[in-house]
Amino acid sequence: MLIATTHKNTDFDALASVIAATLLYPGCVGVIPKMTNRNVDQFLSTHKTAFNLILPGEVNPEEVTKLIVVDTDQWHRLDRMEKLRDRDDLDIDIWDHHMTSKGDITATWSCKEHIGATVSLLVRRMREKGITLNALDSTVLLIGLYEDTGHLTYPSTTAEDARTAAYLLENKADLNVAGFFLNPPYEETQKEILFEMMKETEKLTINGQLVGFNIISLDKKVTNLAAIVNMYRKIVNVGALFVIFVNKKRHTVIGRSGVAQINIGTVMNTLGGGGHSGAGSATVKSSEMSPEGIRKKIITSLTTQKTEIVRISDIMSFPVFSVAPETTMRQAQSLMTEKDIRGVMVVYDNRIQGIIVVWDLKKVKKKNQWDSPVKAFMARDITTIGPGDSPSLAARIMIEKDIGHLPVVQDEKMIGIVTRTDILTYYYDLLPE
Ligand SMILES: [Mn+2]
Repeated sequence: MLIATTHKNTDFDALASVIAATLLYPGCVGVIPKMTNRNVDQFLSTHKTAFNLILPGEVNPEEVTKLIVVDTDQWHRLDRMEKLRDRDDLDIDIWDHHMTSKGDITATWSCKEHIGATVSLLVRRMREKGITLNALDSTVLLIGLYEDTGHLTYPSTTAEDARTAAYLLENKADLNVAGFFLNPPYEETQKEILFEMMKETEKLTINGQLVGFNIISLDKKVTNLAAIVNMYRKIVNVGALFVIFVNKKRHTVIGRSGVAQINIGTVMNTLGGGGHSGAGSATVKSSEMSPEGIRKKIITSLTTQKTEIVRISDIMSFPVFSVAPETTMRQAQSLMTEKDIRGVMVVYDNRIQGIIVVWDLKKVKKKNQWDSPVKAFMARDITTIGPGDSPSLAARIMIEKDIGHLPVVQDEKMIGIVTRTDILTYYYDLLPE
């Protein structure tokens, strides 16, 4: 028997990936954990019979010859698969995009990649094998893809995810159905939690990023807490938000990040949970850690997270072309043409006196002015920036002062220059990360 399964609290990417596995592997049966997210639950209640799916209780472990694990690589996240754990004759394939977790499932074969949704990896293989999808298949796969990529907007989304969406739409994925399961209306209990969170949120600046914390006691079941946390992060306008839901038996932590500098999955790993860069969760036994202990552990993890903080010194250009104040305008012009640069600094005794940019050359009206010294034409009011400052500060100064060149000054000496081009290159190279 060949089975495909996924993590508890099954989300749509996990469900879609299991269904994709049943289509990809001949004879494969999908095993859906008992605990599934609300929208997955709703979908299954009406669509279950259309797919080859069973519950963990219906599996006879002895009959299983091959296990396909999707959207996780950890045993403890699977539902009732303990009996398979110790089998050394079992063939195991893993399909996953949670690159931050250290999975303890030893695979015979695996496909683990940075991609927005696990289902994109399976669709890639289905296309290679020429497997055709009907409208229903395409729709459920698209819901999984959209949910895990925030409708292709999360920074973890790749070009391949978008191409996968295009392919599924070509194969008649129904956006009306998708919209229904992707945007379930908020329920009364969900609103109560939201209002509870809004009463007080602790905001801390960690590594230059604003991080929000909420500790909320929760004694009843509320469906899809993750969606509320996600919405609330945008309302309080923080880079990342961690909500600790406190309960007598166990605390649940849900994290959401909207910035590349904070990886939720890494933080959740330190709490025994998992996730990816934008989203994750962890469950901690109340006897093992207090809510305050969890909060401290998150802060420690965030403080030590190796964020790649890019500074001006990393993106500035050097050496900087400079001329003396007595240099003629003609010489300055030919230097700019020769080096293909848009500005030169005017320096005397290593100190910045001013700057001459291409624009200043246009001020030359009479022919003999080309023999005038640059100091007669240069801009003297120079705004500088330090090598340790951030690219975003440089961008802000350039916009506010409408200048395109910022000399980088350290100990009163000019060590480089940043231009609009440097800033743009930096931002656009960085965006796909
Ligand atoms: Mn996923």
